[in-house]
Amino acid sequence: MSKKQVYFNHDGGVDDLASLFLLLTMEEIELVGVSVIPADCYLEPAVSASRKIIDRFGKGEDLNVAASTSRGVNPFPKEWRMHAFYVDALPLLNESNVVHTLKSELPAHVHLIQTLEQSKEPITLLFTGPLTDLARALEIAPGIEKKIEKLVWMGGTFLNEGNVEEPEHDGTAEWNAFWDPEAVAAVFATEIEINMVALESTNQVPLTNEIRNMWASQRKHIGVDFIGQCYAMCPPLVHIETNSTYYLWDVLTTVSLTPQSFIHSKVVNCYVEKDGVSQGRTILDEKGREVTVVNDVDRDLFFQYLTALMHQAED
Ligand code: AGV
Ligand code: CA
Repeated sequence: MSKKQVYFNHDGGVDDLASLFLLLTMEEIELVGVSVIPADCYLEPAVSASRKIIDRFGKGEDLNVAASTSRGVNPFPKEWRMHAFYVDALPLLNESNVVHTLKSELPAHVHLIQTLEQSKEPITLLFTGPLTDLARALEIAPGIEKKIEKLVWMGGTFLNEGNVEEPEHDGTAEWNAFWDPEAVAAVFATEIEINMVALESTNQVPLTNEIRNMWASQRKHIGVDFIGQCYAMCPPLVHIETNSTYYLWDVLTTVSLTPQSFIHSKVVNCYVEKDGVSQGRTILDEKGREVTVVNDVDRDLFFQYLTALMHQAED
């Protein structure tokens, strides 16, 4: 069986970095490129943590990590952006004190163009942050579109309530879309096939204490320990639903790369609001572009599958 080739652009959150670990572990996937955009993270620690995760869990894979030069319209809260520093400082990633995986000389969007242009086969794009680097790549090199198998994106929602709680916004958008709404519009304007893992499904996979405790009890497995340590950086606030409740947004998106009986989707047409109080909101509209929205997941089967995957990682 030939492996699915995947290019990964992420924004350095805890679940973005957990997703990188999973991609390196999933047998059906060959990771062909990694880049980091400073949206829900600071750039240097997120690039550094990515390089160390590839060193530790990449089984000698020949990858480098490209840093983005993109800047968003609506910045993420600083407390969330700090998480990459904590992951980068984990003793588990710093045992040897040398990092072999290199940082690319190229900015992320150029790295993406080069990877696509040099590939014989079409590549699946996995984006777990804003779409800015993809929009910039398409602007400079529209020909890459035919090299893209499809885009799997964590972002957007068609629910009335999104997850942005900011002054001057009405709360209807999802954060990755809100950071750069124009980029979403630019990508929507292409013919690229899009799988959108929206809040409809990610809301079904909150990180509960029950899951944290289950992982704690299995920490003799290096992969389970790593993920448990990462998520310990997002403190559990379980008595109230707050702006800091953590869901497995990007991890669900990553797992959805391969067909799963417990993940469900439907085809809709939509557009994105580019400015004003609802900027970043994705809205259903018959005349809009087609996307496949992942809108339902069986929570228990998802966590079972994920935990089994985590067991597969070895030193
Ligand atoms: O909107 C979800 C996206 C995902 O890509 N990110 C987090 C995931 O990496 C932004 C975000 C929304 N709420 C958050 C976020 C929170 N409470 N903490 C950190 N990031
Ligand atoms: Ca993310």
